[in-house]
Amino acid sequence: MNDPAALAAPASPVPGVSTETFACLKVLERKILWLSTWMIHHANHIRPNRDGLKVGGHQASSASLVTLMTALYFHELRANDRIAVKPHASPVYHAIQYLLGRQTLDQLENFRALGGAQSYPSRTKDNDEVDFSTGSVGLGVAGTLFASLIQDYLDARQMLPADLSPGRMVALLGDAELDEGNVFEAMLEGWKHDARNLWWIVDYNRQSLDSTVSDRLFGRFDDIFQTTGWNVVILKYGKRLHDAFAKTGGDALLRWIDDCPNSLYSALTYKGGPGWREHLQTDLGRTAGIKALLDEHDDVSLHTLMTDLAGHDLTSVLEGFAAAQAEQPTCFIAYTVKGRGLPFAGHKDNHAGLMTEVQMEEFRAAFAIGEGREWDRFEGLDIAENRLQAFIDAAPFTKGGPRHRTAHAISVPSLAAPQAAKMATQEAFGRIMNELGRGGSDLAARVVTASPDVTVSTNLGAWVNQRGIFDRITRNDVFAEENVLSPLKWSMSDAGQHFEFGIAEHNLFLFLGAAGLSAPLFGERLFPVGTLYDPFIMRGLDALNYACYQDARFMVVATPSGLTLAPEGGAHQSIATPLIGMGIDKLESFEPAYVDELAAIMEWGFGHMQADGGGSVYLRLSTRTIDQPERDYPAIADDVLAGAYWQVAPGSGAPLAIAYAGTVAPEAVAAHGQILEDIPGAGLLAVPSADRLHRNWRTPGPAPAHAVRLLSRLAPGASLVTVIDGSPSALSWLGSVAGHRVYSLGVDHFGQSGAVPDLYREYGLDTDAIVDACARACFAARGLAAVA
Ligand SMILES: Cc1ncc(C[n+]2csc(CCOP(=O)(O)OP(=O)(O)O)c2C)c(N)n1
Ligand SMILES: [Mg+2]
Repeated sequence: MNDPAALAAPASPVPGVSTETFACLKVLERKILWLSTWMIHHANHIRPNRDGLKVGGHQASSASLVTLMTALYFHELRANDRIAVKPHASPVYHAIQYLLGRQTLDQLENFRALGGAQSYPSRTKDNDEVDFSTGSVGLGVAGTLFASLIQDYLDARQMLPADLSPGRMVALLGDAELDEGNVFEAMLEGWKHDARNLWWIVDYNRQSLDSTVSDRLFGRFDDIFQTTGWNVVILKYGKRLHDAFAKTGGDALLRWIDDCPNSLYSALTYKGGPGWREHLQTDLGRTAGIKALLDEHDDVSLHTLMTDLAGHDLTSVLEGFAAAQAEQPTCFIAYTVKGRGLPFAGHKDNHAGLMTEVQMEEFRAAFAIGEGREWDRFEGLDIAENRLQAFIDAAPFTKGGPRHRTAHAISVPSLAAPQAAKMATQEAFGRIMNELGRGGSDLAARVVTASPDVTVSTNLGAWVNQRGIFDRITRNDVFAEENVLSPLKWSMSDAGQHFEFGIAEHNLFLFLGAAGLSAPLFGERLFPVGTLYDPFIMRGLDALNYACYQDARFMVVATPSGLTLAPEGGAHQSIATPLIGMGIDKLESFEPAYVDELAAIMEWGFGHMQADGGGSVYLRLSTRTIDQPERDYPAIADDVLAGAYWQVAPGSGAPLAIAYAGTVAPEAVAAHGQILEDIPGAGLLAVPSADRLHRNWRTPGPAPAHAVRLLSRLAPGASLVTVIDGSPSALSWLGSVAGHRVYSLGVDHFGQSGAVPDLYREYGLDTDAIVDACARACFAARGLAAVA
């Protein structure tokens, strides 16, 4: 017998979706459009504005995603899914979390204000458990791909917590984000690694910031995604339009709208019914059926019909989502209207457009929102409060543990420095990793390495031999099978601990970002270590910055660096990277000269990568083999981590010291030896971390800064000669610590091919140049003294 209640309600148009669900989603869609639009309006027009600057926010970009995000968060998403939201749809995200009871009114009222909801979703600054920060377009999108690889990696090891089965990594992206090349670089890597559990939903409103986007792009997207193994689901026209296409003249209407250039479609969307009518009459007036279609629609309903795109048609959206499979990455291209439902819908200049107060009053009336009740969750809705609340409470998205997870600490074994009279820091890094790989520590089991095609040339080969290369699909080492001798084992399996990537440094940093979030995203800690050549940090810089912005935890080992990549020439020599290391927040950068320093820094680094308030670590290393000191390392251990130590302590009140960082140690030591006769008591300061030394100096504290403690041993008018194989400004600030005059040596101009001694002479870093600078310092000091 039929259930009478079921008979009373209109059936849901979507198979598998209940009538109740559909009805509640329709109501929520409306509410979310209101709340997100109001949030921006409130920030710009209601909240007191103290500086006269526009607060901003993106009403049009938000409106474009309302239907898709409603369907996702209140129906499709599960607690184990992780989502990167299009940056400028932040108000939609926060409105949804507010409705779900996971965001406060105070935060919404302070959208874009200090301490309020962030303009772009932020893992660290927002309080409603953002999964992936977004803002720099394209990065969050690609970040989800690497997160899916990490999820597979953990799953292969049965490391996912019991309450966290593999979920989907979902990105909601603007169509113009697909102009960012990093998205396509990531797709190639995803294809090579058989990425799965991945959904990208393109908000295809055919508008970017400046204008409408090229018509020719669409065909290409489809191809590119399919070529790289994606299932492409095109959500183009809504049910209303499909019905119209089925009638007489429908074929012509479909052709017309299919062929309609993006710019014209957008302009007509803005103009509304009369605009559509005029163009359809002109172009299709003589086609059978079109006159009837135009006659049976007034301007409002004609506009509704012509803008009935699937991205705003709940039925099409729900059906599209239901058809996707987890094993294949799926890209939904959802046609939408930028600013849908708002007065500037479709206008090419609407990106930063804000509704006026008058427009907002009309909008409020249309949404039946009473004055003073703008933030009320149930105001203006045609549904009983308890019914909607029950639906919200049942949202599967919220049925799980915390989204931001914690993971227990892992003990770090002591990492011994390799013993050798001469060694380069890069080689030492390889040996330390090899030893770690040979051992059975918990840390070693959780280290995951990656390199963009420079695994071997950055000395990670021995580690890879120990631990293997990761791939979900086992791939044998063909060279080994064919008995072709090679020192490297190159087989792949899901037990491997190294990710071998193609030459795309951006991908390396996106990967380190995702792997470095494995603890908060998936509840299990990994220790990602990535290697690349130091100059190519620049190639992935925004992704490195983004990884730190998200508070991902990783170790990046950049080697070789500076002029020491000598015969490779200027394109392979880095200059500015020490400044990058100093300038990026949540990244501790080190440039050790000696291998005992390196081992201690790495040991400390693995602790810092899991510490509350910790961060990531950047090691700037070199292939240059240098003499290693025999010394009592524990005596300097703390100073090394604090950023600097006296390699040769100055005499009390000494008039000069040489301060150096990294691989120029031999020149600094030799120069120091040469000047001692003329400048007795001169000091030699080693600076393994200008970054930490500088930050500590700038951070007020009860005790004098480490740099102050060190440099106050020199005479008040003393000189400092600083040397680094990189930008001299990384060390020249040392003069301000205690008012010393600085003579800074470093690399100011792009490099060229050559041997290290020749290049050091050419660029003024050799022993003679340092001695010369010391002499100049002394003359100047004497001159000043004479004048005084
Ligand atoms: C790397 C980067 N460059 C530039 C911007 C500035 N910007 C913000 S949104 C946007 C255009 C976005 O268009 P689309 O992705 O299609 O989103 P829509 O607003 O149309 O939904 C630009 C250029 C940015 N956020 N990030
Ligand atoms: Mg767009």
